[in-house]
Amino acid sequence: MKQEDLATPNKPNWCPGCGDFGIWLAVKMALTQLDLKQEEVVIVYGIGCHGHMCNFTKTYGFEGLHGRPIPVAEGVKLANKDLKVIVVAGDGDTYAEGLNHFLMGVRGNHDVTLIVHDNRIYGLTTGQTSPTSEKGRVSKSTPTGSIEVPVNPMALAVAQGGSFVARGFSADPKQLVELIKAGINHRGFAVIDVFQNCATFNKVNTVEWFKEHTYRLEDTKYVPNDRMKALQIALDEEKLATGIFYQDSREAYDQDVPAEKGDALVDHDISDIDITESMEQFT
Ligand SMILES: Cc1ncc(C[n+]2csc(CCOP(=O)(O)OP(=O)(O)O)c2C)c(N)n1
Repeated sequence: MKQEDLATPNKPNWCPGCGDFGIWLAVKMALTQLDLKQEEVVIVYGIGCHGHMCNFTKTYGFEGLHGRPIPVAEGVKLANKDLKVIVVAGDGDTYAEGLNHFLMGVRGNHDVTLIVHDNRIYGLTTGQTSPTSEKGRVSKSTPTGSIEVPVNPMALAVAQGGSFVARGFSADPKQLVELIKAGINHRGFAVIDVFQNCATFNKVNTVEWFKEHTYRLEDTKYVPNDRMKALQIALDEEKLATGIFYQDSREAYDQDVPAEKGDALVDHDISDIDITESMEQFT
């Protein structure tokens, strides 16, 4: 796969300066550097500005319901284990309506790479407070300041048994490409939360803000194989780490499905099932 193979006739409709551009670039570079075949890749998108990527990235794609891309991706993987299945989602998508799916994906260790465009705001709906906005955030949905403390996706994923937990930054595509490649190569649920600036609606978490508040784990002696240390890093909300927090290898969900049942998922012939008959029991 070459970069140009991923192009569609559509041009991005993101605002100038949006961090989505950096993540898009990193996704395309990761796919081409891994030399995957186009027909091997399925990207399932959430609803939000991030989801527009569906229109200008030529792989198999599915844009479904806000908050629900993760279970769709899990179904795709169970139906065809040979596919590389990626979710591109937002922080609103994943950590509000989709939070249950996020935790279920982590605990099931489904072989899916989750890339969250974490701009700490609802972008598409024009700037409401999101689950990762800081406490006290003033926005049109919380005009007197948000009351809840933010969701900490890194800590949740590490604590819930995540087998690959990482964080990137849209303005550091070099690191992000490596994280996405590692996530795709990881056999299991790879969480990659990506700090992303929203140039239009988030005037707090700008590119400069993220630069001032983040450091790269690769620049330290950190080894991502200790869950307690990973949790400690995840809970530090002053100095925000980027890089791989934690990785281990345990069976992915589709590897753990008993063989005959797994085969049945793929080969099951449903043509003789009479749906009206099964519906009758509910009427
Ligand atoms: C079930 C459902 N609930 C709410 C919405 C309205 N809605 C669309 S996008 C969105 C939030 C988008 O924010 P985020 O997921 O962070 O993505 P971003 O636009 O910032 O990339 C919401 C609440 C919807 N379309 N469907």
